[in-house]
Amino acid sequence: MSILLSTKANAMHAWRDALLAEDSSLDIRLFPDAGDPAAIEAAVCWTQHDMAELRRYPNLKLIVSMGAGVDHLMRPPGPPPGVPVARLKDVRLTTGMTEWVLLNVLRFHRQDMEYRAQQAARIWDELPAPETTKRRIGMLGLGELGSAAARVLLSLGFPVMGWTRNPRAMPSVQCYSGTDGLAAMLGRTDILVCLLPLTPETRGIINGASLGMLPRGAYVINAARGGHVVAEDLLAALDSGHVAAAALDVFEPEPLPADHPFWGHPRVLVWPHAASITIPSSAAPQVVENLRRAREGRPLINLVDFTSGY
Ligand code: NDP
Ligand code: OXD
Repeated sequence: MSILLSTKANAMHAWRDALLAEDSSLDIRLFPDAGDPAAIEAAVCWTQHDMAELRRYPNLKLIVSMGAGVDHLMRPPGPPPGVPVARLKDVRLTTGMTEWVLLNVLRFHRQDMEYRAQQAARIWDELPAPETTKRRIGMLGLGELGSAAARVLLSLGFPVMGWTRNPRAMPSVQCYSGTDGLAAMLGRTDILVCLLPLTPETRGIINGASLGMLPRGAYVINAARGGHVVAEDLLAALDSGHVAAAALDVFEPEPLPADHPFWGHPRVLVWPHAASITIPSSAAPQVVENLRRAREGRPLINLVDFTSGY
């Protein structure tokens, strides 16, 4: 089976080496040097790869997308019809995200921004001690990433709530779904964490109306996709003090334009879409497992559901 590998230039060789470490017999072709298009049976690629280009390979049996988010696959023209697409569910990607969520929850909870401001002014002053059991975390999405972060936050004593598309139960987490459920959760949320997939239903979900439902002084953390946030509405909520601060890893467009107000906003922490980065050696085993399954005609794992859009 010949495999087309296409990712960012700086990750290409690490991915090839990681896949070969799992199966040295793989014939990996680095895009754009695909060779005979008829020989390509699987494509392992990421967001920069043009889905229209994949229509060149008449014998394609599998596409593996090298990340968790699949919104780029939902845009026209989409993957070639009839070719199954798998995403990654990877422990290192998940722990990376948990670390990033924890970092920002704790920064806000432990008044780090206030203490840094005091440091800049050489002020030695103790602020009131924050109460963990009273800082309510509202998770938008309790999937692979959201549920893992929720478990760690719970273990520290934070009350955790979660909002999902399908009603669900998770031990010790107050679960909500639907429009009413969202409003109910937002009204009780001190720190909002977005780990939703970007779909037509979730685009712009962090907007003036939803931010207005948060208690005054709430915090916003977005590591999902920039399209979840209506930037002008978040800026207005920050400027009015309704939202105390935001940690943002993802933007629309990316890179965040140099003149965007988020860059210089004193209450915004900007990250360059680096909350969690796929580590090829960690993710390669599941990719190779799917390549074997495709070759042997066995059921694939981690398939993207094009009906739900994630
Ligand atoms: P999953 O598909 O595992 O989970 C998605 C969660 O969102 C599920 O709980 C799902 O509900 C919920 N959801 C989906 N649609 C809706 C809706 N309309 N209303 C309410 N809840 C909804 O995704 P992951 O946890 O793996 O990843 C989440 C996102 O994180 C990715 O799509 C990607 O955009 C982003 N990401 C960002 C990274 C970064 O570095 N910044 C790295 C990796 C991912 P249900 O349980 O009912 O299905
Ligand atoms: C992903 C990402 O979706 O890195 O995996 O954003």
